Amino acid sequence: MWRLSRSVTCLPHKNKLKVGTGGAAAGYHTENCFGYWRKPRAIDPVQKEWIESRSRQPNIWRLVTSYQNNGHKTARTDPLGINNKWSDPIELNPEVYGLDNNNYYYDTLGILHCFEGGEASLSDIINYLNKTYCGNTAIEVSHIMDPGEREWVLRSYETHVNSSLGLESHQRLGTGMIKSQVLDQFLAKKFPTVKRYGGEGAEAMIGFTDELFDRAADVGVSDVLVGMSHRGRLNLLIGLMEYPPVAVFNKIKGNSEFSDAMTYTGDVLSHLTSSVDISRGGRSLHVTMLPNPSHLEAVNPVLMGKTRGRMLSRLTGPYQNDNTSSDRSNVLSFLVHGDASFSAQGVVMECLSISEVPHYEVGGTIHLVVNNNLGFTTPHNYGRSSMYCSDIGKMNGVPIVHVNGSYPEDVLKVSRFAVDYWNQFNKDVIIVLNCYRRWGHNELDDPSITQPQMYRIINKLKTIPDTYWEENVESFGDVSSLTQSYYDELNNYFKEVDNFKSEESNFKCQWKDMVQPAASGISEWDTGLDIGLLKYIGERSVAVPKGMRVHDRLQSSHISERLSRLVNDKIDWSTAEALAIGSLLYQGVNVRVSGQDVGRGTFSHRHMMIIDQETNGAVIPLNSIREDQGHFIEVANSPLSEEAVLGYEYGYSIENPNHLVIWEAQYGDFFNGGQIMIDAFISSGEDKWLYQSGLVMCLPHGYDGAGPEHSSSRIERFLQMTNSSEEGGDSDSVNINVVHPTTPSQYYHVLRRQMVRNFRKPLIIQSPKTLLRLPSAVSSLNEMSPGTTFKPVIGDHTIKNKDSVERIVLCSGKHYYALDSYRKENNIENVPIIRIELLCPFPSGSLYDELYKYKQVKEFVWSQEEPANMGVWSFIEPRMRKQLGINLHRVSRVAYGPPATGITRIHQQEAKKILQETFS
Ligand SMILES: Cc1ncc(C[n+]2csc(CCOP(=O)(O)OP(=O)(O)O)c2C)c(N)n1
Ligand SMILES: [Mg+2]
Repeated sequence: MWRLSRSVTCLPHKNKLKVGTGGAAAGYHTENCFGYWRKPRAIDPVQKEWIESRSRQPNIWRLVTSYQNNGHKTARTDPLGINNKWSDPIELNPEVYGLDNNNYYYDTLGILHCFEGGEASLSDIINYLNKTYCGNTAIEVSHIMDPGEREWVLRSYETHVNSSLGLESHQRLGTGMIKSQVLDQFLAKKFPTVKRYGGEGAEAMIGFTDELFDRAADVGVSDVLVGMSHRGRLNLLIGLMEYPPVAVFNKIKGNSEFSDAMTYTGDVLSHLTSSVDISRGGRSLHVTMLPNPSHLEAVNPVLMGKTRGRMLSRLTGPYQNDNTSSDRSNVLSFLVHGDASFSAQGVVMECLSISEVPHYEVGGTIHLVVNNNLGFTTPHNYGRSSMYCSDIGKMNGVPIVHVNGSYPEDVLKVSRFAVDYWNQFNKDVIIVLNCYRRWGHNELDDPSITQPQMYRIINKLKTIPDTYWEENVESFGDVSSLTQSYYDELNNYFKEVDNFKSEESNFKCQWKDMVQPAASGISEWDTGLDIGLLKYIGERSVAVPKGMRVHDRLQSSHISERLSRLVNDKIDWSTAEALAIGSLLYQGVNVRVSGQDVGRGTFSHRHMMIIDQETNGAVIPLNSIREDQGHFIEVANSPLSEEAVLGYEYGYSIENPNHLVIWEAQYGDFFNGGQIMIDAFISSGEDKWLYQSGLVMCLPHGYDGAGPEHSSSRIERFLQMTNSSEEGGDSDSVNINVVHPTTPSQYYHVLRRQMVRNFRKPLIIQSPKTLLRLPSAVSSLNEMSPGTTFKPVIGDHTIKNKDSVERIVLCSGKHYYALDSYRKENNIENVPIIRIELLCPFPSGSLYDELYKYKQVKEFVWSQEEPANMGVWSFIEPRMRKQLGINLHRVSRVAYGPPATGITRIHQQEAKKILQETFS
């Protein structure tokens, strides 16, 4: 049972805490772990009478199911009429089922949902089936495994497709599409050279989204999070998300989307974002459109993570306080895709793969694929191997509906179906909006260069908004007054643009206590804590409920070992981590640790989640530190994905500054599967969109003979990606922090610092493998006590006569321990080894203080275990030279293609040579 505290305030950086009284036992099953979600799977049973009716009339039933499964093959869902694959599928021929009398009547009970109870002739039935399954909409259901769910889907689909919309819906739809068209025309006129990626040809997406917001509010959704790419984005932002047109014009004119006082890079027009409260049917709906980098589909996992983070902020879904987590959440994620990217970008599959996994599920995403059958100039048959752009969705057994975008009312009905399915099953659902692209990939491209036939058809088409309005002109009235008044409205905004001042700011709502860090200086934070409290947390971190059957080896090597370390004051890496995380939970921060096998830890060192050997149930002792605990850790053992999971955790981290999110790679080098997330979000999100993130990436790094792919976390790439200045002056305001801690206490401080500071920065930790168990890599609790802090540089306290020092060795990471033991073995007494623990921001001040204790130095050696073209060398060399006037002499492996050799003998020879050269 969890009782979460919603309102978490920022921690003062000096905390005096009282020790609580004991802890409540955690549950025995994974289901009881914090963040586990028992979602509703309320599926209508297939009624007995239906089954009886079907078995009485097997042939008509076979025809109906064949329509349900195959109708999509011949449906009229392509607005251009050029992409239908089958003209006359054999499966839909009634004669195949022995049905040839059109006037024969059948009982429709349990066979056709909209005829329920009545009788119908074969010809009526076929007409109904053609209209429902082969008309402007079509559905794919044969891949849905659960019969009850399939039944529900078909019934709901048939009901929606055959429903009629009220006049009010017609009017809103017509008005929304006309305004979208006017906006596109206005922009084309005023800014003829701008690539706006307008919604022309896909205006029905306005109707779809509008209806989605409406129905979502109706079923009690409080928040909709939207992720989408370029096509039609401005139309949705202005049309439905109250984005001020004047701000768009301001941006097009080359001005910043942020206030002038801010020094950020900003982003392009087609990536603008919005976060607003809109009102629907008397209810308030908070709608957030996430920024979207140009990397198509990359926003998907970020949106999912942000959605789950929002659930924690709202205490809904998996985080409901009363532990009635069988309810669905009030937060809905909505993704709009292009057809080419949805069917070819790998992250789409990764996201589908994690979408139903405990601790990653977000209660379903509604996907709208805007299918114009083109990706830039590539036609669909060169853009994928599958039949439909949506086929990847079949792997999750979710319904897929295809709809002809030239029939906007049908699009609306499908939108209702999507929300109803989401509301019922809390699973993904995919809607393919078949439309066309009025212009080229952008408005400046000429599409007839590559698609002449397609564009001959498109050029002859009357626009969808005009056609729809004309069809309804009797009830809608003359369109010209609407077009003129909206044009005038836009024009008035246009006239205001020169006086417009952007007021965007980053620190709103839950971020209000955060600040933009100062542009000078690297701050120090007191991250120490009372030793009594630390000991208490340490003990609780391995306390399991009475009667739990812990693995024998774990009892001795983990639980007893930790308890004796607390007594003997020899804190190792995993204990330090437990102390950092446990103390943050204690102080009011929620924590999430995610990655492959993180509960146990890749190197079997963490055991944050302990498994009962009889029941398989999991216990997370840190969630029972104290009886009145209000903040918890979610231990998320992830699927074998890096890109989606890393993007997900970034999304989670940008939701709330009081969620500490830690992602750990199995081995450091595997981060590169998530490189897009690092480039497009983690290292650049704050500069582009003002999004601070306190995401921690732990990347096991170190040369221990493990071969090319298990040795290096490519630290050089992170350093190259920082905006640290070679000339100096780094401050807290750098884009990312990169650290290479060598002691457990340093790890403890740097984790705590993430949450104690009043700003957030992504933190890249080169984390250890061999140090996890190295007897000398331990810390004392004193090093974590009040007044202690993360040290950017660790000096050498073993040197007795500083004036005798002529050579200083500088290094970073676990290499220190190899250097130190070599020095001891060879009785070298006057060569200090200085560890640089903080790499970015570059701590030139701390280094200066340390290095200039030695007055007679003639040589400065940089020693690293990585090859010459990797590691910290290319980062440190110019900084030492330019900022401290020191020319370093490098000792390293020779330059390599792969990060390391796979041949143990060579690895050992290289390691020995580096040590010898460093001291010779
Ligand atoms: C990962 C990635 N590769 C390539 C591009 C360049 N690009 C921008 S839009 C586009 C076509 C996208 O087609 P689709 O997803 O069908 O969307 P549409 O433009 O047709 O709406 C391409 C290839 C990109 N932005 N991202
Ligand atoms: Mg496309």
